[in-house]
Formats: sequence, C-alpha cells, structure tokens
Amino acid sequence: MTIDAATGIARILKQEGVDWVSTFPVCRVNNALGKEGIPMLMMRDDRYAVAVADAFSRITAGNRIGVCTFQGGVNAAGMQYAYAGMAQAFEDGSPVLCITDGVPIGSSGNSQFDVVSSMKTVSKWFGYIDRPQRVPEFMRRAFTMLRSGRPGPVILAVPDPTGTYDETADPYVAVKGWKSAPDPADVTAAVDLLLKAHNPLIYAGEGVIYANAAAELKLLAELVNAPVITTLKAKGAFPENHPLFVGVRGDHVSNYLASCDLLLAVGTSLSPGRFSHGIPRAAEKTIIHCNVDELHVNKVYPTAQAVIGDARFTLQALAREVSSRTSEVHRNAEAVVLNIKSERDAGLARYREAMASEDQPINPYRVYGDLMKVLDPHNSFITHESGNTRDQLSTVYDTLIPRGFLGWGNVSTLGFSLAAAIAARKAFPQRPCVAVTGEAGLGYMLGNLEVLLRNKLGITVAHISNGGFAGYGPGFWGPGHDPFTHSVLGYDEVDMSRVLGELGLHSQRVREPSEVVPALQRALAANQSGQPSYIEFICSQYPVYGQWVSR
Ligand SMILES: Cc1ncc(C[n+]2csc(CCOP(=O)(O)OP(=O)(O)O)c2C)c(N)n1
Ligand SMILES: [Mg+2]
Repeated sequence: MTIDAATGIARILKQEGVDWVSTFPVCRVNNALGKEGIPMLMMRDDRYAVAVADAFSRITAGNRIGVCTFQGGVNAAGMQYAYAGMAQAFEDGSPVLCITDGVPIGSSGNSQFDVVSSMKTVSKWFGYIDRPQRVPEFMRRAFTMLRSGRPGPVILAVPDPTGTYDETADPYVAVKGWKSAPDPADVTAAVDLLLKAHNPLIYAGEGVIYANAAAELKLLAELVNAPVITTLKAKGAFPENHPLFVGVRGDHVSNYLASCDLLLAVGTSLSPGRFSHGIPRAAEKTIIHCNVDELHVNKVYPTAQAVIGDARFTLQALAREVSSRTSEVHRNAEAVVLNIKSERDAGLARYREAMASEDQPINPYRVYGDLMKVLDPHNSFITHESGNTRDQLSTVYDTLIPRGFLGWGNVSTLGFSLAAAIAARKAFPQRPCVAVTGEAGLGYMLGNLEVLLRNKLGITVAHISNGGFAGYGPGFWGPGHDPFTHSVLGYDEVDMSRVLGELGLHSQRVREPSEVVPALQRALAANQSGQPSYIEFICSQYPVYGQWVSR
C-alpha cells in the first residue's frame, strides 16, 4: 500500500497508543491526523500546544506520550513561538514528541533563524525525515528515545509530508522502551554505606515517578527507617501523610538536610537550582547517587557511590540487599518517627495557623487549607504557578498520590499551570483538576481560556488575586527585589471574575474566608458538566513559605 509520509506518521501514532494531539496551526501533518481520526486539541498559541503535550507526558509519567504539532519549515513562526515550550520541556526532562514541518530540501539556509541548530538545543533528539521511506525508522527511533533512558523531548521535522512510500516495505511495530538494572556490586556497596550511617536521609526526585517506583521507594524507606524528602518535581512520589515523610521545603526539611550524614538521592539530578535544595556541608556527608545515567553523577557534589539504572530496579535491588541483612538495621523506628513529627509540627506551625486564618483580604494559606478540605487527596489534581503559589503550595499542600500534585520547573515558566490542568483532565477524566495561579500566570493563559470552553474541559482556575506580581523573595513590594515592576491593575480596578464570566466560565469572586469552601464546591460542581470555572480569591500579599536550602 502506497501512503504519504503524513498519513504514515498518523497511523504509527495510533499504533503507539496516541489518541489525541495538541496543536496550533498550521502544520502540514495535521490534515493526515484529521483524516486518520486522531482528535486535535487546538490551543490558541504554539507554546501552549507544546506545554499541554509536555504536561501530559509528565502527568502520566511517560506511560502515555504527549504529542504536539506546530508550524515550522520555511515559515517557522510557530516554531519560534513554540521554542519556549520546548525549552521548558527540555529543561525539566519531559518525554514529549513534537512534530513540525521541516525545511524542504533546496530551501535550507535562506532564513536567519537556524531551525536545525536551535531545535538541537532543546531536544534529546532532533530527527529530520529526509525521505518518506524513513518514516517508520524515525518514528521507531523517536519512541525508543521517548520510552528509554533519561526522559527528554524528541522533535521530528517533516519536510515532505506528501511524499509517498510503501507502507508494507518496513512494517511498523510499536516500541516497548527499555530499562536497565544497576550493577549488583554498586548495590552492595551502597547498602554498606546506608546501613553504617547514623542519620541517613532519602532524597527522592522525579525519576522515581517516571520509573513508577513509588511503592518501591516506600518499601525501602520503611526497611531502613529513613526519613524522606522529595524535590518539587517529585512531590507526591512519597505519601505525605506517611510517618517517615519530612517535606519538600520548610525549616524541618532544612534541618534534616543539614543534619543528615548520608544522603541517598534517587531519581534526582541533585543540581542546585533556583527551585531546589543545595546540600549544605556536602563534603562532610556521604552521597549515594542513584540515577538513570551518569550525566549528573559527580556533578557539583562528589558522589561516594553511584548506582546507575532505572529507579525502580535500583530501589528493588537496594531493598533486596537490605532485607538479606536485617540484623544490620540498627535504627530505632519509633525515635525516627517521633523526631519527624516534632520537626514537622514545629516547622509547619505558622502555616497551619495561616490556613485557619479569618483575615480579610484572605490569607492565601486559607485557600490552600480549604482546597485540602474540598479535594479528595486520592482522586484529585492540583498544580501551582510560578510565584508565591508555587512556594506556598509546595510548603503545605499534602499530596498522597503521585501526580495528585504536579510540581514543575527547574526554571519555572509562567502559564504552565493551565497546560498542566488541561493535561490532567485528559489523563484522569474523573479527577477534579485545579490550577492555582497569580496575576502573571493568569495573564499568560488568558488567550487560551477559550480552549476550555470549546472543548468542554471542566477544570478550575483558582486565582490568588493579590494586586501585583509578588514573585519570589521578600515580595516585590517595599524592600522587595523588584519594587519598580510589581504593580498591575488589581482587584480594586478590574473585576476579573466579570471578565471571565462574560467569556463563559463559571466565575466567582470571593472576599470572605468562610466563602472559600462553598465557592470551591460550586466551581467543581460546574466542572462536572464540562464547564470550566474561575475563582478570584481576594487575597493578601503574604510572601511567607519554606526556603530552599543553599549549599
Ligand atoms: C516566563 C516567565 N517570565 C518571568 C518569570 C519571573 N517571575 C516569576 S514569578 C513572577 C510574578 C508572579 O506574580 P503573580 O503571578 O501575581 O504571583 P504572586 O507571586 O503574586 O502570587 C515573575 C514575573 C517567570 N517565572 N516566567
Ligand atoms: Mg500576584
């Protein structure tokens, strides 16, 4: 059977289990997707087309691959705008597949923007399908890279979507993806160190989620009675009501990072960034670094023992080794748990107080506390924005299941929460999905809210309306770090609930703390019939949250 390249790509996507694609037009593959019956979620800009697919891959832990298309080729306007989304996916290591038009043979070198070199800087692999016959090969390679090894975006450029090939010449078989187990000698050496330590601390990263290894993490922690902290991106990898859970950030987390004598890092790059912890006095600690590959081993901190392999296989192997040496486990479980509880109670006290606040304007923590009351922690999705909502939610929001909360952002690109909530709605249609945002995140997403209405995507956007860009640090106000660039039209000047109500969202404005719970309940009820909701919570400026520990 002779088919064209675009049709071949569409059929292979179906074989790979892809049942929808996000896009912003135009892309010359889209007509084939439509004809082959693959629904397209048309966003209102190219960055969000990438971000929704990216978020879908993250939320499903790569078990289902998010795919997007956007304009490229000789008019790479879409690609230039999508670049921000791809850079973010690459920065955070998300296995998203981006398909775009390729510069046709004979047209290279005519534009100022160099497609090939720019795409290579934001992808695990950039493939240029230079002959239609190579469609199966390139798709095989793409899905191999998307499903194996360290996760990252793959970009495919299609210069000639109408060129034909014989579909039967190289029949496509869906790619499984492959994982590797660690060297047993490294496992034994790691357990030697672990069992000798007086104050070990497990530091879990998003690799645990991508490896579907939450159960294995819990088992190992319980076997050695070790406290657990997670990165922002791994929030939820460990049940946050577990007696061994310390936190993501806050004084209690800082204390454990400072006092541990051994850090068992698993599925994290351990890269000190703007939104992650450094390891204080690292030279005095023993660092065991379990990672999918060598890229981050011995990066910044010397690694005492690396264990290279898939996080699930690694945790299983560590647990097996520990189980065979139980006589060497000398830590008193009760003392460990008691200490965690008292550290947590002390570290969280002021936030718990704020969560019960009756203040007006509403304290943002009151909204977060009430969100925890309204949402079922085993069956809901919530995500933050860049700014205070990230810092505050990641300090206090109790997450009990992987991806009940999506933490994101090695660099934290404003507006992503909308994409995350949309992707969550696609991934878990039964779960209430909430994006918590400030003014800046809301500004980014405004043009894309029509997508929710058009596609009946019943999600809730909860706006912590505090009259300005607070951001991070002490706030943008007064002695804050950006006193000249914080002020936007606030709730006294613009009623955003009316603006978005006119658009068609179920819209509310909430000033009374006692109204937070009922407003959330109404918003989520509207979501059930497919209507998106917006709530403007009139809040105070309250830049108080757990800090990241510096090196
Ligand atoms: C794309 C992008 N540009 C710039 C920033 C820097 N930045 C971080 S937070 C912020 C302002 C956040 O203000 P707001 O949304 O009102 O949230 P608040 O902290 O007030 O809750 C800015 C400009 C960013 N994170 N992403
Ligand atoms: Mg704000």
